[in-house]
Amino acid sequence: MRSAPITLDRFILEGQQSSPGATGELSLLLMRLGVAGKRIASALARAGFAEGLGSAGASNVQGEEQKKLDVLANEILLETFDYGGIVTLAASEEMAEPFVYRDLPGPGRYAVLFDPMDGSSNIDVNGTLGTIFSIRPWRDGPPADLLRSGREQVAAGYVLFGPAVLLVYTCGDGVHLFTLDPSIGEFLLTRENVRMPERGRAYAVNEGRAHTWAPGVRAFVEHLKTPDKAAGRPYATRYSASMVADVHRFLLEGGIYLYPADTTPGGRPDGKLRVLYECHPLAFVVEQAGGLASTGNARVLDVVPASLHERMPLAIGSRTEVELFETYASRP
Ligand code: FBP
Repeated sequence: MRSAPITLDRFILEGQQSSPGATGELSLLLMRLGVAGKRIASALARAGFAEGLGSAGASNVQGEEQKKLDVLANEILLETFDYGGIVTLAASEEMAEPFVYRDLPGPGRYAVLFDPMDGSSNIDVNGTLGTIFSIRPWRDGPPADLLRSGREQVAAGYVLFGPAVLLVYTCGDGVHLFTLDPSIGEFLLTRENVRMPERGRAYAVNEGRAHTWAPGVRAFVEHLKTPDKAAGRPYATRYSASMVADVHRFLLEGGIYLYPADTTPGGRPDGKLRVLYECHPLAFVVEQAGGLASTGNARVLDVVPASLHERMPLAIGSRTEVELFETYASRP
């Protein structure tokens, strides 16, 4: 580990210098995401006395109630890319259609996709929250050009709003973790090349929905809960209602997060989580750290969505647990 504190900007610029042909545009985008993270953190900290909590009185394209902070975080992110001509398109979980940046000197080389506020049910109760982002090359085509596999991402990560504010990202060259030092307003490198433990001791799933799961999924969760000292079971349950917070825990300690399909009539056969804004970016981070992300029978990064707000069932975490989950999920 290096001696002097390494700021996010320095780490990114040093990374750029070791990438032949780098133009610096991706570096600028990552640095700006750091600024957006700080602005959202500040809005979260003041929301309680600035009437920032509660409903925005509107619904998003998925028909879900939008919170004021969902909308504010979305606006902050849109502003973040609104200059310099690097980004042509921004797509968000909170917007029916992507936002196209006009008046650019030329076609911007990137598209940015984000879930501005993950874990929104935690907003009004001061629970842990996150902002998830994904950066893709842009080919100057229609918005449908975003409908590609997760392997096309050039960078992805999240900002975690907890007791500390963290920024975790990958550009396909390892996963790096920064902690915001509020005394200087800078993200400082606190873990470089994070490796996810091969196996864990905990799982995260909303068991209140167990009646909607396929038998194989129920059997897998029962297996984790069945005592077997030698095999390190039972696992502890660790569900915070914020996927970013749960996946971050497992990135550091090992374990598995699940959001299965709802197999009941009228239920959500594809689960809840959005392919482009949530699953692809977290899968890129976790697989870069040595973990796995699966739908139960396919790798999340290989999934090509058919629509901008497509959802998918998700199992993400340590290799041992996700591979075991796939054996259970494939049972008839
Ligand atoms: P949002 O992006 O709308 O917050 O949805 C994602 C999420 O909040 C995850 O962070 C979390 O794990 C899950 O949904 C909680 O869903 P449920 O309330 O069904 O358990």
